[in-house]
Amino acid sequence: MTDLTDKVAIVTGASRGIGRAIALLLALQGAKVVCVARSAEELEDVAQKTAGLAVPADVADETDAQNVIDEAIRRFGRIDILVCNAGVGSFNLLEHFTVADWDQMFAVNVKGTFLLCKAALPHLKAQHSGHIVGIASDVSKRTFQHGAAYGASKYAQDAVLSTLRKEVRSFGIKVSTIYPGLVDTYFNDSRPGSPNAEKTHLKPADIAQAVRYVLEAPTHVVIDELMIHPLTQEY
Ligand code: NJP
Repeated sequence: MTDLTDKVAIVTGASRGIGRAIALLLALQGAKVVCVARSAEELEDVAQKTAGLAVPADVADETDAQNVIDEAIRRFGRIDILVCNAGVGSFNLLEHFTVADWDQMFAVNVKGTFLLCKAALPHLKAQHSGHIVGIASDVSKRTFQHGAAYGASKYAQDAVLSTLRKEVRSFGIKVSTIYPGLVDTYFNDSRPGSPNAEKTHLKPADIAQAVRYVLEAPTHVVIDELMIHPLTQEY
């Protein structure tokens, strides 16, 4: 396993699920982890387990997003890894979607990714290094019933990340996007038709291993896109 000692990693959505698993694995590899989410108590628990820093924040809020980056710099002096994982999803037929649900998904999944990347970039560019890892979705590339709003937000997040990859390559900054299939987290509790999630879905730790894999690529290599889904999932 790559030694991440002295690397500083920001993980959004670290209070539970996939983000929590990523934070724990990066800490195990030696990284100094900045844990970000809104739920202060859960966040404090992860920060303790990773011996990292908890920064409660709403990633969709410009001031909060800037504060995350400022706190990371104030405490550790640099940023090596930014994992844009925070995300929300709710699922329904298009005609039953509320405008509030639509706005919330775009605010967190798209604007949140944009705000964190934007605030981090001046530091990454000054360092001439850094790795941004976005947790997108298999539905960033395909559509499914009940998923108009979530899917549209994940397509948009994917476009943000793949555009950014082209814009920052010459600065020595890598951007990798991971596209998970179904993962057994709280996220799927509101989703119809996943009663055996424990047996049929990926585990959060599987996605953390995918993050580890893209981070471990040699310096001259960037893994642009990595799809990971359970064997049981049909396409
Ligand atoms: O979801 P969940 P996952 N500001 O609900 C945080 C993608 N994905 O781990 O703020 C800051 O357990 C929330 O924290 P809190 C998915 O799109 C998943 O499964 O305290 N943080 C919590 O830590 C998402 O991008 C599946 O409520 C905010 C975390 O986000 C990522 O995986 C499939 C926030 C969500 O934890 C992690 O999802 C797929 C905000 N405004 C893609 N709003 C899957 N699970 O099947 C939420 O293809 N958070």
